[in-house]
Amino acid sequence: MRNTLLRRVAAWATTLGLASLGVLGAGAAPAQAARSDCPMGYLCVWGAQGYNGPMLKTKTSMATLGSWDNKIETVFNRTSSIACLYDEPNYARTTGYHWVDPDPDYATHYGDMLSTSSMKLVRTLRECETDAYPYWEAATAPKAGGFGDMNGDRRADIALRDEAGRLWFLPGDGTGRLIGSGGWNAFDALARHGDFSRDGREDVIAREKATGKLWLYPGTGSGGLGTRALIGSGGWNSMGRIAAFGDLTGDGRSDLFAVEKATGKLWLYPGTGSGLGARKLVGSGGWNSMNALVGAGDMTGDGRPDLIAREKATGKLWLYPGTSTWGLGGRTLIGNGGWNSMQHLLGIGDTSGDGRPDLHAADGIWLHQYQGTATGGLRKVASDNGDWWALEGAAAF
Ligand SMILES: [Ca+2]
Ligand SMILES: [Ca+2]
Ligand SMILES: [Ca+2]
Ligand SMILES: [Ca+2]
Repeated sequence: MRNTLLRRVAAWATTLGLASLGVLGAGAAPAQAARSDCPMGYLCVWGAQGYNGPMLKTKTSMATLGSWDNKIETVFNRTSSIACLYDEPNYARTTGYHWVDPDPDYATHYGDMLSTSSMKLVRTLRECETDAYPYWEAATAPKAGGFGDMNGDRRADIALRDEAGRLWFLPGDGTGRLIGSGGWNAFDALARHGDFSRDGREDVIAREKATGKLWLYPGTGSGGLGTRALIGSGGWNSMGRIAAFGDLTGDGRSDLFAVEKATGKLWLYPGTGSGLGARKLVGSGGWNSMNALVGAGDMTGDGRPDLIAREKATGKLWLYPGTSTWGLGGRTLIGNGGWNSMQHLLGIGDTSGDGRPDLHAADGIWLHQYQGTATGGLRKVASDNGDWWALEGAAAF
């Protein structure tokens, strides 16, 4: 773990160092003259003579540059990827790198000759340095929690939609696996909390931004997702936050919470095995004041799932205990404030291995673990996972 920490922190320091070099906003050279020489979809580079000299174009990464080694001054990135330009061959970062975002109209000209020796095309900035997905490790829980575990190994998993719209499965051993090759940016709400389709495997629920449709992606039980089914034919755009919650109704099927934008009402949509049943009002108003809802599992230890909500105005974290009447009881303060600095809140079950569900929160660099206590509260644990940087636009759930 210590080695991992040092490596991750080193990677972070490199990122910050680059940002301060001021190379990002390099002036755009007039590209019109040679624009036709660089086709769309290509990364084109020139040497000291700019557009008048020879041009190298490529659609793929180049581990070495041959006669172009240390010759590049102007970069025209007409691909849809980010171009990482390394000072060393084989994408080594010993002495640093630059990156150039895709731009179909303008090239980036560097006044001083770059010492580029390799170029890589990637979909997200993180991949100039590391994996598209962040490091994630979880302990094995003593018993199955019924949620947070897509591959059924009692280790909490994370699903991550990256900025490029790909979906990753992080099984909790530090690795990641692509489970959706693209298009997941079409969804503006993603949730999972246990088994909705009632085959014993954890599923994903996704709201389609353009149509307001709600889709169920059945889990395959090994971390992947099967053919989706429509469980909401439209109108779900009238809802703000949605949260897959676990089984509040006690019929063995997971249920869903949704906040109605226009009224601030909180609705419970009971899972039926093939979709969602008639909704029940759980909160009569005011729920628009919450900017995060997390189905965190049974934090209070009474066998019923509970809801964690973050209050936008105060940054406080509240716990709403599930009740036997399909409702929520009186709330308890479990986070004094400061929680608005968290970009991702994850309730994926017991990650510490003590049998109680925990909460994770990522602040843009660090992923913090807050262990669930016997009384339903949270206890912050020393964090050593600094790999949650440059995930803007990503959704972890
Ligand atoms: Ca797992
Ligand atoms: Ca239920
Ligand atoms: Ca409870
Ligand atoms: Ca725990």
